[in-house]
Amino acid sequence: MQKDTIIFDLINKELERQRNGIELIASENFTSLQVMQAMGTVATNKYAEGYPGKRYYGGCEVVDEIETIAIERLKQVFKASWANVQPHSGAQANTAVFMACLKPGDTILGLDLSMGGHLTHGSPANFSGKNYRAVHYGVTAEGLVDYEQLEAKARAEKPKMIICGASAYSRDWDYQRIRAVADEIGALVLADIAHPAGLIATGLLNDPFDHCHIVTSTTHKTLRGPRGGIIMLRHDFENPFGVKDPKGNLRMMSSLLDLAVFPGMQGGPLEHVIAAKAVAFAEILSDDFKAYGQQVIANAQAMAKAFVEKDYHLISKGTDNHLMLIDLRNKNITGKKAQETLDKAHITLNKNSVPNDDKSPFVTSGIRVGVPAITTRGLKEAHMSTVVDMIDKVLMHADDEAVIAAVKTDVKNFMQQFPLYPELG
Ligand code: DSN
Repeated sequence: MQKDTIIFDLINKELERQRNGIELIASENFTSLQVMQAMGTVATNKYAEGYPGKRYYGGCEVVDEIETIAIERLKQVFKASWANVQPHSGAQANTAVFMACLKPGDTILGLDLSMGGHLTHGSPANFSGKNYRAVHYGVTAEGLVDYEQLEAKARAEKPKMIICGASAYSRDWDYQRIRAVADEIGALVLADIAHPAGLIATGLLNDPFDHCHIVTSTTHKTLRGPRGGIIMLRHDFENPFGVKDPKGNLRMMSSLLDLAVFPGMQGGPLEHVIAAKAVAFAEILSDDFKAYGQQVIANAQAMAKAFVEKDYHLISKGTDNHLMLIDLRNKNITGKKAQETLDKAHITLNKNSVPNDDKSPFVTSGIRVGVPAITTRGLKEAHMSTVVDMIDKVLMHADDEAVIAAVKTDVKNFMQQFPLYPELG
């Protein structure tokens, strides 16, 4: 068969785009070459509905080994006692948790999407807000999670599940405090660590596992693996709300979660992605990855300082993790316009609502800026002010195409110091 030059030319074009740009989308990263290579393999050909040793088709003995290694490595990364590596995404990991723990209509309490939360934490546009009764907590005027409001809502609304975790929150979480109120009202705590997982894995942020009943994550953000989801438990337990398996039997939570992923929600697992997850988990266990996590935090703090020096208003005035949320209202530019203009200069980030935003989520007053991807490229603290200078120049000359074109050239020249996948030619 002829090579599909249309698609492979576009893939090469995407490689060039990634090489020539400054990638600041907080949820993106660059996997290692061997993580990508594991995905592009014959493991994609295999149907393996079920779990290692309990599959519905024959010929699963090799993918059983791959998936078992992925599970064992992941358990080692987070000192978990149980893990499921099959969710195709973080959203599906969260869906499975809801299915295993709750009945439709049950109340959940999560961080409001407009305050930095995630769609799957009870947004009315998402299954989590449609199938469950979602109530929300927010952040204080200083931009910190409003734990008093969370506690008051928990006591008043009696949710069966409290969700901690966010998409656009630059501070660490007090998991112990959330667990305390959850125990008071008999709720479960789900920590969705999709964003900071790599920093938790390396011990650089608070560990949610001893305080949260269930932990979900994506694998492609700070964990720097392939696109996908995972679910983990450090301590197994019985579902307190009497949710049973399809045959009406009570089971441990690990077993209910396995059933919720398959056959509850997904069909055949993506064994090629699971192979890549296994490769990534081994990388996370290395000393190099710990150094990477430390560099992510150092870069984020250096970048935050450079923005503040140019009078950018950071929500919560700084960052503990890999990202920052910036309110642009004093700069007279919307998040939408900032994103679109920076895109033209090949600086990629996303518009983002800021707490109490007066603009719609399609326009927004803010931007979210993250450093996981540029840290993987090799940028260090000293480079952060250069990046911020380029962003500032574009935003302050957002209608001047000549300035934007000049910055685009600067970006390309600057990023040539940090080769991306040189092995790919
Ligand atoms: N798109 C991801 C994020 O940026 O947080 C998750 O939905």
